[in-house]
Amino acid sequence: MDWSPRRTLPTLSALLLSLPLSAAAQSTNVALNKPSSASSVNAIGFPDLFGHPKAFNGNIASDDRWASAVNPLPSNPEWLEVDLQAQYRVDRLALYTGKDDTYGRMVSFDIVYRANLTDAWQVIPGASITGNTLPAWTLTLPQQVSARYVRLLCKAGADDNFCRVREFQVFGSTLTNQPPSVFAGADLSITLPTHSVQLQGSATDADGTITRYLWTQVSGPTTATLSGATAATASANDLAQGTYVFQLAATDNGGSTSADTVSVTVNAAIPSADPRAGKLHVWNRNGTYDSAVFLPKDYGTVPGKKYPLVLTLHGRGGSTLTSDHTQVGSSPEGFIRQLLPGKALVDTFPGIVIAPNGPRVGQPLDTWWHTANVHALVLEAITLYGADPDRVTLTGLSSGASGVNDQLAYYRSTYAGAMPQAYFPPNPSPLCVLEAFPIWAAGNSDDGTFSAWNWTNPYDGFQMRLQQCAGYSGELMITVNPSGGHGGWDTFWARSDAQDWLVSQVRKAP
Ligand SMILES: [Ca+2]
Ligand SMILES: [Ca+2]
Repeated sequence: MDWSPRRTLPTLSALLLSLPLSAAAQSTNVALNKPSSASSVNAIGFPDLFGHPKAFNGNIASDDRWASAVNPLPSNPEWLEVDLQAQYRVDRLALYTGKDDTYGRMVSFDIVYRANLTDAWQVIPGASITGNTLPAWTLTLPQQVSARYVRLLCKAGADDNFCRVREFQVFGSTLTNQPPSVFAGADLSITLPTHSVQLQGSATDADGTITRYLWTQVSGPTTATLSGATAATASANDLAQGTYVFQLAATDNGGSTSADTVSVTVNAAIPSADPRAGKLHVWNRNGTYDSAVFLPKDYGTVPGKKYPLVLTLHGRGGSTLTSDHTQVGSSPEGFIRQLLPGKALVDTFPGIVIAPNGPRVGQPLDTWWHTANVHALVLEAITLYGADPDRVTLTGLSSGASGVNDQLAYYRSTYAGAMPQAYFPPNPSPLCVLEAFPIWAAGNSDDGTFSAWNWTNPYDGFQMRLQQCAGYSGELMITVNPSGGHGGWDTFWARSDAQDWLVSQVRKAP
């Protein structure tokens, strides 16, 4: 509390002059001539003589005052209020009560304030007074308050106990309006055909209220249609593929505007998978190696994607298609058997599998695999099915493995790796040309057709022949079981490491 020890007007002036110059310079009587109200107005000369505007007109002379119509009670005070019309940082009060300096001053009063109409009244610290003896009461606030509405609660007067206020001065300075805080929401992403998105923004104002929202488009491939653009939440419609940026601007009751942006990414529609994806189908080549074909599950969904390709050749007497070549056989021979409907590998195998159907034994053109025709099939398949030309591997069983060997002998540069099963290695003389070529051969040692030592040198401790070639770089793997005769290929192809190997080889530069 800041009680002045003296009670005359010059004393008040002296007090004002003693304030720091900066505070005195910034602070003015912001209640002067502002709209006022009161609990009652004395009927004598009503309303002009003792009306409440008299307390805020700048005149502190005797008889220029507000007077209540009734006597207050401490529990039912009379009141006098001013609306400062805006929030101010109030630092000082001056209250001239009484009919004049000697008669009818207020003895007991509170001064309360609030920043907004909806706020609760609060007593200004230091402004809850009893036993007042000063006709000119002043208070420098120990802590400044932000107030728009200031009210005097008159609880008891002196002499005849009416409330009289010649002048009520509220000193304050303009508050610096704080701009709103705006959040346009987290960045968004949608995928066509969805072409609308909710823009969920928000804004707050620490010292006021938001009076206006406005969504606008900053950038984007097309002009979007914005609906509800003057609310915190809007929707952007008619979006096309690309990235849009939208801005939310919010304005507060002090006229200050802030903005934030949000980015909306509109992705291209995901293509639907090829109807043949994840299934077997027949590739009809007019009788020249009509083939069973497997396409991976995501085939067609990724534009431009290139897939590994596995060529699998069945043995002599085997087949992959029905006899009329209109359907894939119920148990096609070769690696493609791992991809029959219902097998788990159908969902995960990442490569294309081509399983040509050779002529049946004893039928016209019955022969072992025709090297040039098989190679032509592979080149055509690469183009037709979008295979990666650097990831084509070969596998086959028995005479199919012979066909694999023939491809290695004549068209090795087309391929990334080979997995012959149950058959000889290529003749020893060209064998060393395969020293750096990835090969995984498999079979059973008691197989009358294929035996382990055909890939090894029985006269040199069964060292792998390829390892004896100058420049061998370790690409050859051989898996030989001790028994099982001429068979075992399905078991081997069911191994996940064998399946992975077939789609993991990458063609080397020649
Ligand atoms: Ca006055
Ligand atoms: Ca503000």
